Parts: sequence; C-alpha cells; structure tokens
Amino acid sequence: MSETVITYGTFDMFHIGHLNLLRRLEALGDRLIVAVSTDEFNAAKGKRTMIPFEQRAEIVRSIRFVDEVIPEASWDQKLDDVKRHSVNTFAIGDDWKGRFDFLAPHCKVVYLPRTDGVSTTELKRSLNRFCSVSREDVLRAFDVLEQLRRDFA
Ligand code: C2G
Repeated sequence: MSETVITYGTFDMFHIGHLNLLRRLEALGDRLIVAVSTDEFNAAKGKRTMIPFEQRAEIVRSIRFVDEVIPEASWDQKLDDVKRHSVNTFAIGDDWKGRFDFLAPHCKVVYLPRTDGVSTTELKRSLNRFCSVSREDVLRAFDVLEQLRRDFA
C-alpha cells in the first residue's frame, strides 16, 4: 500500500531549508507530491518572488525524491488535493503549526521543524548587501582616482 505525502510552498530561491524539509518528507512515505505556489497565489499571500513559478516548479520537480509537482493556486485546494491524490500525510514546516489541522480527519497532519539560519528573505538581504556599494567605497574610489589624476597630471 503506497503512502502518499503532500506539502505546499513557494520554494523561491531554493535553499537548504527547502531541501531539508523535502528530504524529511521522503522518509514519511513512498510518494511525495509538492504543490508549488503560483505567482498569482504568491501575490495573494503578499509574497514577492524572485524566481517565476515555472522555474521554481522545475527545480522542485528535478529533486530525485519528489514524485510530482502540482500548482498551488489557492488556500482552499488542500482538502480536494488530499482526496484526489489519496494523500496519507500532509506535512509542512512548523512555522505553520496548527494552521492546517482541519485536514486531520482526512490524513495525518505533520509539522516539521524548520532549518534555522536560512530563509529566502535572509538570502535576499544578503544579496542586497553583497551587491550594494557603500558610500565609503564610492568616496574611497574617488580618492584613488583623484590621486591618480594628480600623479599623472
Ligand atoms: N522551510 C523550512 N526551513 C526554512 C525555510 C522554509 O523548513 N529555513 C519550509 C517551510 O516551513 C515550508 C517549505 O519550506 O514548509 C516552503 O517554505 P516557503 O517556500 O517559504 O513556503 P510558504 O511561503 O511557507 O508557503 O499553503 C502553504 C503555503 O503555500 C506555504
């Protein structure tokens, strides 16, 4: 009897926190379905994504222990998904603890610990810091240019 697990998420800028979660889900069953939030649904969630849906879905689909990727287009599709795919376990990170207990009459509901220290939001902040040039860098560059101008005047 196959044990089907389903989870939902944006999976923007795919990182080790996402991979750790999906790897743990693999251990909960023998078939893993991942519902990836569409760009439109992310807008409804108030989330701006860096990577468009098709690419986020393709990255998740390429993970060897993911068996199927479906779009997550609304908050209200979970129960239909559980029934349509004969899901045995719904699982998601514990930042959602309690939010999906309404599924408990239809399947096991599991909240797994998140991976500390990594998030898409933090990655975006680090990227901004990495790419932004500080005022001090600009002033230092002008000083060097000014010195070069004097040296070669
Ligand atoms: N996650 C994690 N550790 C992190 C970051 C994320 O375990 N450091 C987990 C989240 O708990 C979630 C999954 O990875 O289970 C995907 O996270 P997001 O892409 O942020 O998805 P989210 O916005 O939580 O969307 O209907 C449910 C929503 O679509 C969930």
